[in-house]
Amino acid sequence: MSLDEHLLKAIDEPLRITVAGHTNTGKTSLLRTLTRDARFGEVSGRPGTTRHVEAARLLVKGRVLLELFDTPGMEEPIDLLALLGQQASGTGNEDGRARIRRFLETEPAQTRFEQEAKVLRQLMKSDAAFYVLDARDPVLAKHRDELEILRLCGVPLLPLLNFVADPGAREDEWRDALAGLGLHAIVRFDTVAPTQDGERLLYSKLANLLDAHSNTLNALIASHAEDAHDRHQSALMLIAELLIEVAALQQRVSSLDAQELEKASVTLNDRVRAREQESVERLLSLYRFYPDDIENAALPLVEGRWQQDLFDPYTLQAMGLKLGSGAAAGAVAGVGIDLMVGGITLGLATAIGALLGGGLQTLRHYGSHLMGLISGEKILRIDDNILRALAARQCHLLQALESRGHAAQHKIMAADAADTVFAGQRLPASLRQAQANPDWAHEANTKPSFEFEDRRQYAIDELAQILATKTDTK
Ligand SMILES: Nc1nc2c(ncn2[C@@H]2O[C@H](COP(=O)(O)OP(=O)(O)OP(=O)(O)O)[C@@H](O)[C@H]2O)c(=O)[nH]1
Ligand SMILES: [Mg+2]
Repeated sequence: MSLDEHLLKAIDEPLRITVAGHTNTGKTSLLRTLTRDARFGEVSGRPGTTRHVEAARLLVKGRVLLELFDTPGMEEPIDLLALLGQQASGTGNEDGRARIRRFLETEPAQTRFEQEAKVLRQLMKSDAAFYVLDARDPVLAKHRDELEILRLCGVPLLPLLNFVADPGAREDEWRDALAGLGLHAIVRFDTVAPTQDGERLLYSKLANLLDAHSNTLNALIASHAEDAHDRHQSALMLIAELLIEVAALQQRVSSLDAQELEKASVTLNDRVRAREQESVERLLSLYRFYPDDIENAALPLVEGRWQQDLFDPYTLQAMGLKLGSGAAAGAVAGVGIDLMVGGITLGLATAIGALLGGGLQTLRHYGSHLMGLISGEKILRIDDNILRALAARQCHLLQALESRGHAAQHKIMAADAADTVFAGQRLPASLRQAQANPDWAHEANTKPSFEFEDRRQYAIDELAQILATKTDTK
């Protein structure tokens, strides 16, 4: 569904949703995930973390469409329901909302049941509520009482089963209990690892309950889908640009003397590490994660950096990759040598092919490259398997970011062999072209003719399309 301007115009007021539930069920975590804000509120394993109602707004094209209210967890529903029973008027024809309003005026609402009163006050002003529950909990009297109290407010409730990914989840038990209370529309939503279409399902179930607000919810669904698609495309372009630039990196050496090779490879490796890191940071910020929000190495990164060095042979081994053979593997990790003493490697043969294929303009442009060959200069470039490993790590990070809620605090495993991108295949043509085009290593430093710039961009676009098939999460 595309986001239609008419749809937006037809919406007057933001939809107000209270997020309620027993303490520690993941209410604040849900808010973090829905707002994509890992800094919203405070999340912790102790009960009673949220002490006040806190609002978050979801905007679409600059307009607030949804207001979500995080509330403190309910702690004493059994006693509160008993009190509400005692407070019931003698006539028996007072409706639920009137009973709640009356309770909110009484002294216990300021003292013993202060936390519960905050939830009820907010719920009375809302269009609907998500009732977040921990599906690992057995269904107890306290939950039934909690639901009964919330229902007195006369606002539609959508139960949300959290922690469903846990093997101890008692989903069927909860579905039966909720059905017994007349609650048939239920959503499974793991706040830490929501499924790709988790939000769409959540909002569309809510639209079924709130017919009058279906425009708002449809606009939210459409805008989420558009955002997710745009973010994914931008991420693929970032990764493709990184790979093209790294493939194009070259370092000249005048001899294959071990010391000189070592020095040149250190320079080259450092450039790749810095460029990889830059890409990691861009991806994190595109997905609105921040390096210092990620506690305990929550991604395969420590403080936003990879734990394993790209050039460590064990990193590659773990991904089922090996470094190039011969001198390159021994002397300089991660660097391919285009011109070996007495011969030309396949890498260079391809490069020369590409140069000659490029015509006069290319020859003029790469004159110095060819001169290097003639004068006996050697050109170091990044090994094909480093490019494969780099592609795998970035694609893995992208998948991890896309399947991660902003409430997640656990660690995601680093890419394994099965995830390796381009393993056992030739590198895509765009990367092989980049290896023959040292100017593609930079976007701004050089002043290429438009023709060169277009070819670089074309290669990036082409590579992004190939990466799209490798990162398809559907
Ligand atoms: N594995 C897993 N952990 C979750 C999930 N949702 C929340 N948590 C964890 O559960 C704990 C409680 O989460 P909060 O979001 O603080 O819960 P809350 O309902 O806001 O708690 P109060 O504010 O105390 O009522 C935290 O340690 C979260 O990391 C989930 O879907 N899966
Ligand atoms: Mg909370």
